[in-house]
Amino acid sequence: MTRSAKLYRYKLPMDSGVILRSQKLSERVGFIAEITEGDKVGRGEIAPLSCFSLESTEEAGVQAQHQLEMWVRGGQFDYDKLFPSVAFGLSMAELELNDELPAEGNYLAAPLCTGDPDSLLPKLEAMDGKKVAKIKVGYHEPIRDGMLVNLFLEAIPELKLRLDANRSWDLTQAMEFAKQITPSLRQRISYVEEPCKQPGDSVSFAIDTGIAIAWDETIQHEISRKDFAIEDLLGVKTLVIKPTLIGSVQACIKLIEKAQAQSIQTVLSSSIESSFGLTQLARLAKWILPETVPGLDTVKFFECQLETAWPGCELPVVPLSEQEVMWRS
Ligand code: OSB
Ligand code: MG
Repeated sequence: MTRSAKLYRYKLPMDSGVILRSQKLSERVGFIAEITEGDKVGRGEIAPLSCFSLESTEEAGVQAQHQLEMWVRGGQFDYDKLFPSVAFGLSMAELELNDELPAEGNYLAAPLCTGDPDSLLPKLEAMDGKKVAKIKVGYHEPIRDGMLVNLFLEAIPELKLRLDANRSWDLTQAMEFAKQITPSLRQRISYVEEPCKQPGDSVSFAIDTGIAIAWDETIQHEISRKDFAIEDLLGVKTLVIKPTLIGSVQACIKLIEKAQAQSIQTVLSSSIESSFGLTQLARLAKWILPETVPGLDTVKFFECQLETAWPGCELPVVPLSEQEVMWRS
């Protein structure tokens, strides 16, 4: 069957307040790869995240184009040799082409609270089913963060919280935070992602406080090592998996299976993909982790959506056809 392909380069304006590792992200640039075989089409998003991905957007674009040229000539993608973002996007496109990505998605992402927590209360009260929210901590004094978290847990008895400190604290600060949380409420903190600068301190924090922790940055760091072993990630309850930073869908599934074999939970999370990539992640989450609330509440960081709307999101949707076609076969 004849093959053809297209590589779109999208540019989307971001909400003015989006800050990543103290850098402002005013625009998101990424690619959508589209592969066609006979009458079947598959698409996937390739969007390295600056300050997080090791590859640059330009590097990913060049590699994606080479891979698509090779694929059109009848070749196969070799995901293990590609940048994580490219492997992820191309593997998504291939899954879609082969009708292997189920249509149904899990769009009940855990609401992410980065700013004023007052706005979170009505949202949480409106949620039915699992009440899970994620709060970024570490921007303010650890004591203030701790008091706030304690207040939330007291106010909403069925609430479970995921916290993310993005390695902001040293062990002393992390302990100051924990001291504010009533011991009987601590089990309703599902986990704190990366409390400490040093992973070893995060493990000490978990042992000393009884508050569970999760790895995010630590997996992204460890997985790039050739001798990576899941055993290096022990001491945590949960792994946060950001496919754009991990690699192909198959690599993500393998990591999830390895984690589960060690009784470690996994949560699928976004790397601020456009609504196009984000809805595919919601479909992937429903398919491979049906019981877990994914961490995908990030479409609100954009000023507009791309091609596919996130259910319930009222931001305008720009069609892919209005984005630049960087290359086509
Ligand atoms: O700190 O986990 C992070 C998104 C992009 C880059 C870093 C992070 C995130 C998220 C995604 O927080 C949302 C989530 O995990 O709930
Ligand atoms: Mg995180």
